[in-house]
Amino acid sequence: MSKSATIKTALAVAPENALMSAFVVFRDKLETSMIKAAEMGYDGVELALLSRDQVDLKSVKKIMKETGLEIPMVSTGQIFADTGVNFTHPEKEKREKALTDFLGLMEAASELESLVNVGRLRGTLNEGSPSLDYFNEYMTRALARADELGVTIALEPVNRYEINFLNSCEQTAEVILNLNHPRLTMMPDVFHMNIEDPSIEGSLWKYADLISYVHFADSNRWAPGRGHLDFQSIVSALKQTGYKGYVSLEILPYPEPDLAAREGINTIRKFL
Ligand code: LER
Ligand code: MN
Repeated sequence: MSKSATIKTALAVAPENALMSAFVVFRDKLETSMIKAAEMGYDGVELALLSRDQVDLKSVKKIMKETGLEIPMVSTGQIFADTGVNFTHPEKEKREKALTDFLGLMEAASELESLVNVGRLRGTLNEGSPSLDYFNEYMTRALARADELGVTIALEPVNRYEINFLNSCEQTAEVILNLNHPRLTMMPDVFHMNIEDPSIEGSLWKYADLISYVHFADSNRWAPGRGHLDFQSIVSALKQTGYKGYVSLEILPYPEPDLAAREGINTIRKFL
C-alpha cells in the first residue's frame, strides 16, 4: 500500500450479493460504489468480501485507475458470518475452511496491494476450544502465507457482544506482541473501543506502533456525527501520534446510504 503524507479516508462497501450482516453503507455493484465514493471525496474503498471469486479484480483495478481510488483493506468478517467457520472452531474441518477462505481473500489483497483483516473470523473460545492454541496455530499459518504474498494482516479488537476474546486493544496488543511477526498489526475500531477500552484516545497513543488501519463509526454505528463519540478529539489524537494510514468508515446505511456516506466524510474532513 502506498505511504501517504497524511491520514486518508476510506469507505467500507460490499458487493450486491453480500450477506445482510455486512456492516457496510453501500451494498451494490462495486463499480457503482467506487464511483460514488470517489465523487464524495474518499481516497479509498475497503472491500468486505466473502470469497476470492466474488470480485472481478481486473475491473476493480480498472476503476481504481479511472477514479484514483486505492483499496487499502480487504475485510473478511463475511467468511465468519456466512457459515460460522472460524480459526477457533472446535471442528478441524471448520477451522481449515476458515483458513482456506481467508487465504483466498489474502491473495485478492495481494493483487490489490491492500491489507487484510482478522476480526470476527478468529471465532469464540468455548469448551471445545478453551485456549488461544488454535488461534495461534491458524494465525501462524496465515502469517506464513502473508510473508510469501507480501500482505500485512490487521487484527481487529471486536467488542464482547460479538465475540468473546481480544475485545480490547490491550488484549489484542498482548497477542500481537506474543506472535511477534512483522506482518501482524492492529486495527482498532472506535465503535468497539467505545465499549471495551478505558480511553479511545489513550489506546490510540499507547498502541500507535502497532496500528496499521482504523475503523470509524459513531457510538451507534451510524456515520460520525450521528452519535456521541468526539471525533475531533479522536482524529486529533491520531494525528498527534503521527498516524499516516487510513481511517475507514464502517457504518450502517442509516438514515439512507448516500446521506450516511456523505455526512461521514464531511464530519471527519473538518478535523483532518
Ligand atoms: C465487526 O464488528 C467489525 O467491526 C468488523 O470490522 C470485523 O469483522
Ligand atoms: Mn470494524
